[in-house]
Amino acid sequence: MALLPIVQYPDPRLAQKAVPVEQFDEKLAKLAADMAETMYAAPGVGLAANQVGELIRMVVIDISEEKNDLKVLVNPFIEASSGELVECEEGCLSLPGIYEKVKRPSHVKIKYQNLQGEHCELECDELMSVCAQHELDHLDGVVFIDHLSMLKKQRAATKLAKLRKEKARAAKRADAE
Ligand code: K1U
Ligand code: ZN
Repeated sequence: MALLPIVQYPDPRLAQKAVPVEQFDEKLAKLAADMAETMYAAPGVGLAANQVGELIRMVVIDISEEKNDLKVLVNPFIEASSGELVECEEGCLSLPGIYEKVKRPSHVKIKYQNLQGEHCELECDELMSVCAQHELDHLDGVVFIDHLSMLKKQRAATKLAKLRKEKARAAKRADAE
């Protein structure tokens, strides 16, 4: 297995629509395993293939505390969603340090294929619902700050640039010591 570099906002690959998976082979299984390792190491609870530069419709999710409930969703789509909306704070490994509240349907039913190409479904609520919707958005080239007002989105982008500058300065200082 291998740790993969995570694509950082505003890389154009995060704004592109990913293409459906057609080949359920060893290469796909290896990418899923590498994505899972990358997600656990980050640490995160989800990761979409375009966040590691692969523009295909696959996401990995594990919201369990023990990190032993990995879900690999290939060609996922939302079959049904609740009318009820909830507002939850979200983060993203492609925008580290940015956390914002986003309103989404509280429950979703997702249909997808597993790594063998078998058709499956998943009823999601709470964190699983938020995370699954966030990851499926990635596959359509949408990041969570796209759900904010233009003003809030600009503020988030400015904060991200500031955090990156601070991180680069700290790394430079550490190098000099
Ligand atoms: O898509 C991503 O970048 C992963 C993202 C998923 C997500 C988290 C929370 C709400 C919506 C979507 C993350 O995992 S960000 C990191 C994070 O929130 C987290 C990290 C460790 C433990 C628990 C949460
Ligand atoms: Zn994300």
